Amino acid sequence: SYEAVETGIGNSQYSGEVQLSTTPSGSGFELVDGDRGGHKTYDLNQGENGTGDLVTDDDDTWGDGTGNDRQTAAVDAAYGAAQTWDFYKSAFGRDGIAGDGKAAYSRVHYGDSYVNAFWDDSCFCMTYGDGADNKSALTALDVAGHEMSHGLTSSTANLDYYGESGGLNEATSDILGTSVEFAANNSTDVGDYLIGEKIDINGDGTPLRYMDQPSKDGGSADYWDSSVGDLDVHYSSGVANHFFYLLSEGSGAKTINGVDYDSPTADGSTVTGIGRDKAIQVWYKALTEYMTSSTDYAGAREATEKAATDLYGADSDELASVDAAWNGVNVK
Ligand code: ASN
Ligand code: ZN
Ligand code: CA
Repeated sequence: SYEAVETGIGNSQYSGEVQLSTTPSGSGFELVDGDRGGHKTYDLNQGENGTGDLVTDDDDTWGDGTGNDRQTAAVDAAYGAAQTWDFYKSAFGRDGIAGDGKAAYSRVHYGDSYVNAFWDDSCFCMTYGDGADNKSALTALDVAGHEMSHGLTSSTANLDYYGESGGLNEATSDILGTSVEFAANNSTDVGDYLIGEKIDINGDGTPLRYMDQPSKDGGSADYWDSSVGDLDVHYSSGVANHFFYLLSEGSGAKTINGVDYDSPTADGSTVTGIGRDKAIQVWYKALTEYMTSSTDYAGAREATEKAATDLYGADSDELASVDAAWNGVNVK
């Protein structure tokens, strides 16, 4: 148990000044979140094994908001884990990744110039590299929400990480990471339907992925076809990311929080959005109650139809939009 939870101040790299729940220890503080299962954040010191060092601080003010400071990546990682935990609770009434109140842990400063982040079931932990220059950690809020949500998928539908189920696994992480970003309502990291827009992974300011029109990344599928399962899972995810955008916002052009989107359908049909809050309820219920490890795109359509029927009824506009959005991405 964590008797004393302190509120520290974090200067994050991607989300501005944030509050962190920390734990007093001796004369200082540990980056251990007693409000959320005791989630710990570790510094791997460029190593690739074990946990490295628990991140600690003297005055409970953490990081300087730049990649030059070692604590800053830990601030973003801890903030991302906390926001994701809180989103699972507020949106789904879920206590942590596995629903049992148990915290994962986070590791930052993995490897040298490592340009990725990942979830690992075997440690029940997520890990972040520092980016190509060792100063652009892969710890932005949507990335943290993405990685942590691989844990949620593993503990629920457990979608196999290849073929169409792998695309659905990846998309689930993008969908939840995006939902976390919107829900956090952070003034310097506002919600969008872009993935990794803060980490400049392409070096030209473009995001890693686009949910309104996934092919804008140069590799992702906008629509289902019979070979989509042959793509890398980070590209076959496009079909479900596009479905989620269409279900939330509808087809066509739209500007949200200052970002312009244009979401075409496969056949030129019109989709009426039901809003993000309802769309994520449909996806979560489908994931946790109806999808299994081998669910493919046709199965995902059925799963979301069942979920929308449970939530909103067989005659609902919401179910009609679920069908229209799948039609829009050519999942018939
Ligand atoms: N960041 C990637 C992901 O979460 C890592 C990977 O490809 N395993 O999908
Ligand atoms: Zn992923
Ligand atoms: Ca984003």
